[in-house]
Amino acid sequence: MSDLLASLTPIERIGEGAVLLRGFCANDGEALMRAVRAIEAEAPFRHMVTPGGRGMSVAMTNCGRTGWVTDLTGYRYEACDPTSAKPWPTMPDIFFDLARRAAAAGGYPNFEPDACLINRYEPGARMAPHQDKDERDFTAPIVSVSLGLPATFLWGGLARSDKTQRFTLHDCDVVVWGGPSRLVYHGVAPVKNGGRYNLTFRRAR
Ligand code: MD3
Ligand code: FE
Repeated sequence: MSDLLASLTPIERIGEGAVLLRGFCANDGEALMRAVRAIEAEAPFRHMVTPGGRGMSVAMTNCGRTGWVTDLTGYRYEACDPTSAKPWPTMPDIFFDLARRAAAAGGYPNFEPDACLINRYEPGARMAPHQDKDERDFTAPIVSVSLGLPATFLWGGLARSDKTQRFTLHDCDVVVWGGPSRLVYHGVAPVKNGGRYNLTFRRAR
C-alpha cells in the first residue's frame, strides 16, 4: 500500500494500546505471499509439538534472527531451525518494512522485530487462548498480519477467565498490540476452510 493510502487506512481502536488496520497491506498481499513461498522452500511448515505432547493443528515456520519453537522440552526462541539445523531464513525487507509501518501507525514508532512466526491454518486448525510471553521484552508491540481466508479471532483480557470478544480478520488486515494489550489472552477459533496465513512479528531478544 502506498504511504498515501496507508495514511488513509481507518484505524479501529480495539483495546488499550491495540489497533486494527483493515486492509493495511492490501497493495502488498501478493508480494507477501511470494515471500512466504520462498521462506517455506528453505524452512518448510511443520506441526510442532507442545510440552504437553500434543501436535499443534497450526503448521508453523519462521524467518528472522530468531524463531519461535516448541517441543517436549518447552516453548522458546532458537536462532536455527531444529529441522535443518540452519539459521532461519532472513526476514525479507517487505516484511520488516510492513511491520514497522504498521507499528508506527498504531502508535509504536521504531519497532524493530527480530522474529516473524508464520502460521498456516488448514481446515480445522485453531489456536487455543494463550498469552505471548516467551519474549524478553514486553515493551515492544506485536504486529499480526492476516493473509488469505478469514478467521475468527478471540481476544480476552489479562486473566484467562476474562470475557472474550470475537472479530473476523480478513486478508491483509493488520493488528498492532502493545502497552496494556501486550499480554492479553488471545486465540483463533477453528477455521472451516484452510488457506489462512498469519505473520506474527515480535521483538524476542
Ligand atoms: C494479542 N497467532 O502465533 S495473531 C501466535 O492468527 C498467535 O495466528 C494468532 O496468537 C494467529 O501467537 C493470532 C494476533 C496476535 C498475536 C499476538 C498477540 C494477537 C495478540 C499478543 C497479545 C495480544
Ligand atoms: Fe499468540
